[in-house]
Amino acid sequence: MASTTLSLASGASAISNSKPKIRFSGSSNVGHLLRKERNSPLFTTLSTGRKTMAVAVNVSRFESIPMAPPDPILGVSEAFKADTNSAKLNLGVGAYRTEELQPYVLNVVKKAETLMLERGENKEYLPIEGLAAFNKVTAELLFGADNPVVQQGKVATIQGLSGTGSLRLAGAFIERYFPGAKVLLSSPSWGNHKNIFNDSRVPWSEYRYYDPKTVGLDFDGMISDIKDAPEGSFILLHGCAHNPTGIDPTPEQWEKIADVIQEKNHIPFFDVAYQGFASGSLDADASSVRLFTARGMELFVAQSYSKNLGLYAERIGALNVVSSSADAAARVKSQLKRLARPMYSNPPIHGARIVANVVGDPVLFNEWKEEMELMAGRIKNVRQKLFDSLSAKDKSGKDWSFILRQIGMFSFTGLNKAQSDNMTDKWHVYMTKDGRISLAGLSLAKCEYLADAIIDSFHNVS
Ligand code: PLA
Repeated sequence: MASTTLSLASGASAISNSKPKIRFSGSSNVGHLLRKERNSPLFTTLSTGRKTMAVAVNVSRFESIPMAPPDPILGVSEAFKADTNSAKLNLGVGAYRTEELQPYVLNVVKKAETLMLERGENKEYLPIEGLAAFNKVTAELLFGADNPVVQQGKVATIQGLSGTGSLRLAGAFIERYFPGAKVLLSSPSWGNHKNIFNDSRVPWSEYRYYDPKTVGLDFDGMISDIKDAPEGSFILLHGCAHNPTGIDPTPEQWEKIADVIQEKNHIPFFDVAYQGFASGSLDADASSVRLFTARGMELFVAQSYSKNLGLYAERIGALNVVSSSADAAARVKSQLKRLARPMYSNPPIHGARIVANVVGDPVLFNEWKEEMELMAGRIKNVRQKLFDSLSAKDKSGKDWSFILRQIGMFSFTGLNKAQSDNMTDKWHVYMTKDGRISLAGLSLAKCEYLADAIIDSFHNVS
């Protein structure tokens, strides 16, 4: 269809008898186009006295586009906002709240921003790969500054649009350079993983992970599915604080996972969205990635600062690709830049500077670790209190101790969709329909109320 448009000026209707003002734009050969398009549903015949003209009616060319469903996670926040009940509780998205259930900007972030203002830094474009100081401290935070892969330049690090954008960039890279290769996702996984690889046109399938019977890891199922995957598959692993289950492999299990991945010549692909949030320690939470790296494996890691630095809306994270040589790393990086350029050109600077200032400064770095321990500690406290409240109130004898074995921001309650609906419809507790609740959005004061809601939903809804 040519770009010519024909529209009625404000208020004029195609069926009105008043004299419409008709505005043409685009090509001058409008008469020709009108003849061609007269049969289109967008056009109708309009009689204005002596002349008869075809004009656009109020039928959109987007008529055939269906309404998309709300996002299963971010859509929960939209529904929460619309609820006017004062008891409402948003346990949907994994976003940290204070005990007063308010969003939290870390003190170290405020200090870094003050520094940035004082320095009067400019807003020039960043290079395609992002802020050099950011990429350096980010790779060091993940692998450890003295890690040989860092020292020997074997890591290609490129600043990404947080965890999601970094995963998406990796998806584009896999699609281009490993055509046909499959990504294996844990069952279940963060819901957006499927969207990311679908949109990247990368085929994916799932490996067993969660066992509802034990409310734990189906380790044998996981190993067997990774073994059965076509050689050279990408195995997506949550570096720590698995979302949504809160169940991580033990160090011994990680070793066995690495064994089978190596045997099958698969490529590990870590999603590290919660470094520091699982245990409160940045190093402990990076141990899975470091274990694989120490074996000399080539791997991908998508990193996010949304949670551990509370930089949700700054969209700051990175994609790291570890190669077996510095030369390969340089080539990989050049191709990542080539993919990034037409997608978003170059990444935003504000969050990158915050991270570079905090992680790159020994004083602020230590303050950050303290604040992160506080955040992780508050989540552990509400986890304990929720378990205590459930155990005290539920007289059925059900064992709720699985909640204490889960780590990170979330608890996977085992509530099914109907029970989760009851949580929202009756109790105004907003959560994802897979039974996940974000403990980062819960306060000690609300634990008893939440326990009542869970017990009612669990026992009275099937
Ligand atoms: N990877 C995992 C495993 C995640 O849980 C999330 C965020 C991301 C990546 C991406 O986060 P980022 O792009 O902000 O860095 N998951 C959240 C939010 C916290 C979301 O769904 O976007 C969640 O509630 O699951």
